[in-house]
Amino acid sequence: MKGEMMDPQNSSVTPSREGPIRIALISPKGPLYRHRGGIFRKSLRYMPLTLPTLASLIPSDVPVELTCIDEGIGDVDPDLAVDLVGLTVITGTARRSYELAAGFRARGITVVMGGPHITLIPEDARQHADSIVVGYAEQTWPQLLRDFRDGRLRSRYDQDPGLQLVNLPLPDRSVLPRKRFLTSHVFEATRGCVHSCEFCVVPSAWGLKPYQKPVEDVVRDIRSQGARRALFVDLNLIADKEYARRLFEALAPLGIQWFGLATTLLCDDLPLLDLAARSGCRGLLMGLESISSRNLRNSAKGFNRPEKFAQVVERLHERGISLQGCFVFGLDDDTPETFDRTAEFAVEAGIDLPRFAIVTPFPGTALYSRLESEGRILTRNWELYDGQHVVFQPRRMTIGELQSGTERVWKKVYSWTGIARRLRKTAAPWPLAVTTNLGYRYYAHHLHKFYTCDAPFAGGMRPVGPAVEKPVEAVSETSDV
Ligand code: B12
Ligand code: SF4
Repeated sequence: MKGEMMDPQNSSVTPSREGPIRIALISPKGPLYRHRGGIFRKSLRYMPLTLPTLASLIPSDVPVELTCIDEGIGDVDPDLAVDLVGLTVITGTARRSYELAAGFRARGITVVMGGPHITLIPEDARQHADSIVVGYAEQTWPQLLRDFRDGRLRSRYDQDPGLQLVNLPLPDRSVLPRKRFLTSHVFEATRGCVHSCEFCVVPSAWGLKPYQKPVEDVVRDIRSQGARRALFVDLNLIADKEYARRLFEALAPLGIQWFGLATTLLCDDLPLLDLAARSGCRGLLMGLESISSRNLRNSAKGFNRPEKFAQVVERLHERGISLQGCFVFGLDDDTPETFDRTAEFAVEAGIDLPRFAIVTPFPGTALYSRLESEGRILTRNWELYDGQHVVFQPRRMTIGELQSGTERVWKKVYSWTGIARRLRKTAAPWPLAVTTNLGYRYYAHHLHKFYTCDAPFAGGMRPVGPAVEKPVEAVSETSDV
C-alpha cells in the first residue's frame, strides 16, 4: 500500500480515543441540486452507493456512531456534534465541500475527503482537509479509521495497487432514507473502463484496469434487497465482455428488469446483446457523444460510429431496450450548425431519452491538460464543472453560441413535436416513456432554474493563465449523420 509507511511529516500523532467515534459521512450538494424541485426532487434521484459503501466498510473493531447525509435531499446541521467528517467530492461539489470543511475544521472537527475529484487532483484538496483518500477506499478507509482511533491519522491514503473487490460487505443502504429516493435498488458490479476517451475521468482517475465484484456477490446483493428492478451505476458494464456474459447469465434466472450503462459496442455483439435482453435489460445509457466522427476520433472514442447510431437504436428497440443517448457539445469539430443537426438526428432516430451536456474538461483528464496547454481553460471555479457551463474556449464557435445552442437542443428535442416523434419509436412502456419525457421536458424548459452559480454565460471570459489568441477557425462541414 503506497501510503502505508509511517511518515512523520505526513501524520499527526494525538492521544488515542476511547469510546465510539462520532462520524458524519456527507455527500455535499452541487449547484445543480441546490434547487431540489422539479425532476430532481424524485425522478432523477436514485440512491448513490458511495455513502452506503463507505458505511459498510467501517470495521467492527472500530466502534462508531454514524450519521450519513446526502445534501441533495437534506441539510447539514452546521453545529453537528461529531469527531470526524468524511466528505465525498466530485468536481462540481468541490467548492461546497471545501466550504463545509472550513466550517467543521474551525470547530476542531477532523475532516477527511475522498472521491473522484480528490483522486483526479489530490493537491487541490490538501489544504482543505486533515486527510485525503486517493482512489478506491476499500482498504484505506478502514485503515484510516483505525489510525484515527489510535491518534495516528495520516494526511494522505492511497489506493492499494493490488485492490480487488472481493470478500467485501454488501453496501449498507439503511444509512440513507430510502423513501427520499426514487429507488434504493442501485447496484454496482464493476468499476473502471478499458477505454481512454480524452474527456473521461475514469482512465485518468482509476486507470484502465476494470475492477469486478464476484458475480455471486452482485446476485446476493440484488436478492438481499428483494429488488424487482435494478439500476447499475457501473460506467461501462461491458468493459470486460467475458465478465458481462457471466453477469447477464446470472441475472437471467432472477427475473428482474435492469438498467445500466454500456458502450455502443454492445450492439456489434449480437449474442451478448441478446443475452443482455434475456437477462432483463430494459434500458441502457450510452455516451453517443457526437454525430461527428472526427470529434470522436480526436477524443479517442473512434469506436463510436455515427453512421451506425441509428442501427444501435434499432437493435436495442428490437429487443425491448430503451436508450438514454448522451451527447456533448463543444468538441473541436462542432460548429453552430451542429446543434440543429444533432437535435434532428436524436428525434429522427427515436432515441428514447436524449441528453445533452457541454463538454467538461474535468481537471486531471487528458482533455483538461490539452486545453490548458492550448491556453483555452477559462475558469478554475470547479462549481461550474458540471456539464452545464462553458468553462473552456470552444474552437469553432463562441462561448455564447455553445451555451445557447445546447439549451436550444434541449428545448427542440423535448418540444411537444419532438416528444411525439420520438415516442412513436420508443421501446419503453408508454407510462414510463411519457413520464420520463415530461420530466425531461420540464428540465429542458427550466434550465436556468438549475444554473445557480451566476456564470457569465456569454462573453466576458478570458483564459486563465497565459492568454492566447482565440483559436476560432473557419467553419467546415464535417459531421457524419
Ligand atoms: C450516483 C452518481 C451521481 C448522483 C450523486 C453524485 C454525488 N456524489 O453527488 C447524481 C445523480 C446527483 C450525480 C450528478 C452528477 N454527476 Co455523477 N455519478 C454518479 C455515479 C453514477 C455513481 C456514484 C456511486 O455511487 N459510485 C459507487 C461508489 C462506491 O464509488 P465512489 O463514489 O467512487 O466511492 C469510492 C471511492 O471513490 C471512495 N470515496 C468516495 N468518496 C469518498 C469519501 C471518503 C471520505 C472516503 C474515505 C472515500 C471516498 O470510496 C468509495 C469506495 O471505494 C458516478 C459514476 C460511478 N460509477 O462512480 C457518477 C460520477 C460521480 N458523476 C459524475 C458527474 C460528471 C456528474 C454530473 C456533473 C453529471 C451531470 N452533468 O449531471 C452531476 C454533477 C452534479 C453536481 N455538480 O452537483 C462524474 C464525476 C466526475 C468529476 N470529476 O466530478 C462520475 C464519476 C461519472 C463520470 N462520468 O465519470 N451523479
Ligand atoms: S467508454 Fe465511457 S467510461 Fe469508458 S473511458 Fe470512454 S467515456 Fe469513459
